[in-house]
Amino acid sequence: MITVFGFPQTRSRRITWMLEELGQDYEFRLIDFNKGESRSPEYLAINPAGKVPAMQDDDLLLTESAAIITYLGDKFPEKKLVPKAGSAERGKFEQWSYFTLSELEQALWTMGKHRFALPKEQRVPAVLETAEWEFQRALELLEQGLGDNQYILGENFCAADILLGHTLIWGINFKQTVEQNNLQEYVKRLKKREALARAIAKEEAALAKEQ
Ligand SMILES: N[C@@H](CCC(=O)N[C@@H](CS)C(=O)NCC(=O)O)C(=O)O
Repeated sequence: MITVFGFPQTRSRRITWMLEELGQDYEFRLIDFNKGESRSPEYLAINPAGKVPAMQDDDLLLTESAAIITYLGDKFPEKKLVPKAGSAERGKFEQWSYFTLSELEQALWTMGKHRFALPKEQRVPAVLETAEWEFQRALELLEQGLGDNQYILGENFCAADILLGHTLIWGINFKQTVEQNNLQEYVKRLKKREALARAIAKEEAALAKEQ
């Protein structure tokens, strides 16, 4: 059975969402940030970075959310959430996955680090304005890339939509404006996915059980 190490409202949502889309059974192992469990020796043995997500599948232990969802998509190819290696679609899938991490998420994470995540003495409030500008620039590129498509690769939902959707919802929660009409509709479409609702419910149930 696949085990996901995570915490609600973090990047582990990308993995639970993916597994729900795949219809796979999995265990959600709560790493309770409120109790400092991400820094426990037990968890550091799983992910030395002390971050979530991590995923265990038999002997394979993986970290990095994008790598995990790509692995899962390749493992269950019949679900067609990650295009076949070597195909043109796979090239586009990788392009938008890397774009999400290095352009869209990077700007948000800079905001997060300099607002609350870094130790106070390491925070540089002056970078916030630049990070917000970078996020808006990435949205403009995404607006062009999505165009009139329903999903980032066209008419069919894929795992890159999970990465993008999760990151856009994160941006909105960070009070960033998403004024592009096609992106607003895209987010609404993604938020309606039942697999996402099931992932949230599973994570929240794990947290409620702990308290
Ligand atoms: N690049 C990693 C980032 C993982 C990451 O930074 N996770 C955050 C939660 S969203 C975390 O665990 N932060 C705890 C910490 O930095 O101590 C991925 O995409 O999996």
